[in-house]
Amino acid sequence: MRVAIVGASGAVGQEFLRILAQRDFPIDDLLLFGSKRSAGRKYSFKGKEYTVKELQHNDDFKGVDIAFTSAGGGTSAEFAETITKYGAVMIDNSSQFRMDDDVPLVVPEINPEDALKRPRGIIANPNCTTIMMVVVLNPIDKLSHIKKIHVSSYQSASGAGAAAMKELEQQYKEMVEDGKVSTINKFPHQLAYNVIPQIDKMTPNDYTKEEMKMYNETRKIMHSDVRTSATCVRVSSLRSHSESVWFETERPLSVEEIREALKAAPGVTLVDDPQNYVYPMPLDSAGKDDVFVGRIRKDLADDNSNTLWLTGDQIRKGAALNAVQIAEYLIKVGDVK
Ligand code: 2RA
Repeated sequence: MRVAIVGASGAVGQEFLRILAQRDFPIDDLLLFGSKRSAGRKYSFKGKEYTVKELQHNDDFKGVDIAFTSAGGGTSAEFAETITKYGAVMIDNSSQFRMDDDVPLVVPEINPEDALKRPRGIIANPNCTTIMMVVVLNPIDKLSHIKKIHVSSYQSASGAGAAAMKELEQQYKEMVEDGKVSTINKFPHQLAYNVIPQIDKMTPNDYTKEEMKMYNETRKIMHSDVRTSATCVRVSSLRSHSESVWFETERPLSVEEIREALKAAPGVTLVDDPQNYVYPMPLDSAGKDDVFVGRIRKDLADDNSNTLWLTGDQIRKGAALNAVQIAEYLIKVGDVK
């Protein structure tokens, strides 16, 4: 299998290298691509050194079976044809193609078969906050259809990339050393000792793009008419996002039913003993594969609703791992050989 990673130097690109090695993904040949700035950097994979090549419009993707792309929407849009023209399957982490009718949007625990219908050779990886929420809500939707979701996210610095993670650490250092923050580049405001109730740009309806991703992507992945109202918030955890989720089902569900469904659900770990201070927290889910869920309880304001709390590693299940699982599915069903 000839595999390419586009955006190899980024937080998600680096996670691809770790995950492909950890899962012993079948790779005969690995190609790393990046911007002019990162070209020439060297990374080791399974004991061998690889050099990042500048992504260009040429024949570098001839013979590539799978290309994992995570270099931003603009790069994906510009290079999609170059990447796919010789038959490579492009599994794209950007938001560029997610809502296009001829591009499947896939979470392998939910709609893997959608990945087989890809007229443009592109499969889109959903937004991290959406992936984590649907992995948990889909098994519940099977018990009784979920009609409405209200969600508030608590998103870590990692969602904004490797430079943003460094910036958060730098801001804490500046606070300790100088008593004030002077480095604010990646976030619209100081994040250290703060929370910022805006992720991505505002849209005309006063929801952010991130919040509208949760609305639109959830419907496409779950093949559902569910309506999601989200408030997405940046918090000062370094890695791993959290979400407080309220959902209304067609019939009332007991907490016990929900727990049983989640215990059996792939990709989900139940961490739910709040009387003993046991619940998911971002520090514990960082670096792990599953989405962790707890604080499951009946909603006090609505008999047909329940509420829960979840955390998951945004760089792994929220990005690189989900993409690798899509590729593993294609190999398992013989769609990519
Ligand atoms: C964020 N969801 O956390 C975004 C990354 N895709 O900023």
